Amino acid sequence: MNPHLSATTAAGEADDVAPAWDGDNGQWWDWYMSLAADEAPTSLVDVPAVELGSLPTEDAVVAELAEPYDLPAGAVESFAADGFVVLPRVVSPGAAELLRRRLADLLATTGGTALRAREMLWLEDPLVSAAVLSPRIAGVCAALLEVETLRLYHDSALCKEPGAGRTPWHHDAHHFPLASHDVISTWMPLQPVPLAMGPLAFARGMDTWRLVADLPFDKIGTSYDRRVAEGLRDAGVAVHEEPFALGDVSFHSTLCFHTAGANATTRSRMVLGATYYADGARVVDHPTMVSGDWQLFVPDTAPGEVAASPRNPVVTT
Ligand SMILES: O=C(O)CCC(=O)C(=O)O
Repeated sequence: MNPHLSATTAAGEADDVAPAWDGDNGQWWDWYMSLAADEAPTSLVDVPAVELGSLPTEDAVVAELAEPYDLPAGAVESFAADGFVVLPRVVSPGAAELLRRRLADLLATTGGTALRAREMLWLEDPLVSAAVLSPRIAGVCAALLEVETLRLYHDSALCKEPGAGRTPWHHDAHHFPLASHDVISTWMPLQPVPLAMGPLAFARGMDTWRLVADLPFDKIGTSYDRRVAEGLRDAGVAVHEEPFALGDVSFHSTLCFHTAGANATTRSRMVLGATYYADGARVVDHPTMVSGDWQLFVPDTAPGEVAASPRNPVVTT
């Protein structure tokens, strides 16, 4: 029995994810993180605070985020081949620090056993909104996906506290109830992320998901996470697991398998993520419990309908 599941979501075989999620998204994260193999770390490494001197004003950060980002040569090709790309200096250290402080305030009263998470903060905070709807971030996403018009699925503020364990292996196509492969997620750490803090790590190869596509999901325990890790290792798949410098942002396809290590440092690992999809995508016919409370992100939209609610604005790219 998994303590995070209700009688309804626990019913059936371990790979039966057909029931709808019946808790909130915080409870969903508690459940999901419980599916990671490996214990939480027993000792924590001290990492220094970032010293920046003076911080930019909020207006300066909003102006920065409105500026396009010059994609390095080869980024579009790397993304298409690998399923992810990590780009340098997408935001300035000052912008990252201002956003980190803002998310710390917004998450101050948010609970969670492994990851304290909140979505849809763009609806309540102008700085988060400027980042999530920014032409800088969304412009990179549109260029990498090679699509003209993108909509927002959701943002996610993710705070992995010192001592919290791994994030299980997964690909977002399993999570987001969107009937499209033109879906991309950003992961913007708001402090440097050394290996000990658990950077997002990616299985290289846009088609790598096929190698583990037949593994049965496990909604009760850690077998899916372990089998995916073994499957990738046995197939010789390269895993990109590198530290993030302050300002680095990663972009991954919905098909890209990814994980993150434990946070074995004394500092919180604060991240602002967001997910965008090509305009015209529909909600899948049968959303599952793995999509959490997805109707919060795409309200008033039935399975099979085009996802284009007011909570899914077209983003300026
Ligand atoms: O931050 C994490 O540990 C997981 C985040 C993730 O899986 C994602 O952003 O797609």
